[in-house]
Amino acid sequence: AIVDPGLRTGYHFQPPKNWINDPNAPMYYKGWYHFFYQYNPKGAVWGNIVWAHSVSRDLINWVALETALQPSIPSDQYGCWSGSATILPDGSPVIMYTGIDRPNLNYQVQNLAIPRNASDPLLREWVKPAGINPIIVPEGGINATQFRDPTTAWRTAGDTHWRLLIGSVAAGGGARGAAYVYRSRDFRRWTRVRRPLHSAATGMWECPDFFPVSRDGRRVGLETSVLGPKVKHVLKNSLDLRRYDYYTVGTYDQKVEKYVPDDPAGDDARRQLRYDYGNFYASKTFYDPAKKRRVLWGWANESDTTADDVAKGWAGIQAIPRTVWLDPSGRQLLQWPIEEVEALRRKSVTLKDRVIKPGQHVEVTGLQTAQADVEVSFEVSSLAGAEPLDPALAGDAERLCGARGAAVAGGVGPFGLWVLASGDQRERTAVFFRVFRPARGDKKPVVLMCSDPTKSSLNPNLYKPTFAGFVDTDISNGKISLRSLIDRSVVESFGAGGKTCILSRVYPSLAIGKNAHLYVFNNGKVDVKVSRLTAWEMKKPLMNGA
Ligand code: DQQ
Repeated sequence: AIVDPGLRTGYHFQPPKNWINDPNAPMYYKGWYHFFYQYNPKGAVWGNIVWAHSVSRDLINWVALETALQPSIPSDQYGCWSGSATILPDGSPVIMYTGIDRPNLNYQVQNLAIPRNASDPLLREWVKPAGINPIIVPEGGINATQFRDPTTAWRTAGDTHWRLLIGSVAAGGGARGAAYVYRSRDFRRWTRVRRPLHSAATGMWECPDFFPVSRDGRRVGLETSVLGPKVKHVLKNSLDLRRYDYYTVGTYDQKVEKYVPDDPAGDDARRQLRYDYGNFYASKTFYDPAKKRRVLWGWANESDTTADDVAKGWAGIQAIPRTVWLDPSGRQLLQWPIEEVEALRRKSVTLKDRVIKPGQHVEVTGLQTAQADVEVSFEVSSLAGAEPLDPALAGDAERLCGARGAAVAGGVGPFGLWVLASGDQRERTAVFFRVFRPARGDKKPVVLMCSDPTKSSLNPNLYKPTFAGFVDTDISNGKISLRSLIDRSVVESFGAGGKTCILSRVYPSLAIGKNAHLYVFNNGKVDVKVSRLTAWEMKKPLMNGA
């Protein structure tokens, strides 16, 4: 494999080398953001898992610290797997994480760790208090090999119990993913509520996340323990079988220890809402008291070959942290890159009121775009020519986009960006929209957002799945926006102000460094106006010393 160092990302989180996966225990403490992650200190493939630790003032510039957790006690001697932090009422943090305590069996228990010195804002040293671990073990029919990833705990006003969730499968059958509630008065002795908070026929749930969101449609985030009439709850699960993170919005009834999704079909694979319709897994949010927001971290794996990863010496990045809040409709979340990323913007180029005719493309010139941030507002001149929606594909964005990719001419669209494109456009990753006529009995046109990497590289042996999601937006005024964070081997896109997000990993062979180009294209039958497009070069922040 030929692996070009120009494919290493510049402003996405990663350590200098080796394998990384899940984000763990993100938190804000005494002026610092803390970020831990699953890490293999010995190589660029999964294994030997420890918790690496980095700190930041702004979630963008990162300094690497010593390993926070590594196998050191019987109940984590074969691995320190994922977990979360809770800030206790006295302000000090506690980490709960999964330990593997038997060789090869992946037998899972939950452990607790605390800072050796809570007055150190960097929380450099973590200790596992003697004699208390493991603190939760699988019991009462729980499958010990599918029992992991404790959430941040919550304790609602006036209640004496802490609660947290552990990802698992429902007792009695492997097919139902389940999140079990554990309760404790002292954070030491935990008892399981017999029936799960929620379960669904999806396969095992890894890395559950459960948090309140404000119903008033404002961006403000809520601390995990908030409950009451002004909030909805979000339950996110990472589907072990399908490798994506889906969520539902619903109601949490603490008295009966149940969560009920608002949309009864929300757990159904055909209806699932995802944080990201691309490569984004094992995500986790935290409440940031400094900016009163809820911030989402997610892991993006490589989609080159394992041999390439070994040759590169690294594998895995974290998506740019995203602020998440409830859409005013209450039906879904909105996500937007944290504002701090804008501090990396340098030289920019703007296009205004530029009409792109059917079949045309326009290059955005005057800056390097291998490492860039692009914001664009489109306006289509008419929706009359929108294609009909093939009823056989109507509910399946991914298949729809697979069948009608960027190169298939449409009616209204496909229109959007070619990013990480070679000068001759033989290589290009298309991020675009496509509008379909309203389905029978419906008023709203159907908007599809896709990330099509099928032409992203001349190199063979890459995994190049087309990613797609529907956009729940009203496009009757012809307007829709797109933002793409481009970073050498990642394209992270936000449609319609963060309604639909797609992260995709691509590995160009030509469109590297200054040979990467950016275009706006229109492959439909109606004019598309770029009302405004601004592209910024992005500076490289401090990135763990690399
Ligand atoms: N990764 C961890 C597990 C988790 C999985 C192990 C999700 O705790 O379930 O590295 O990617």
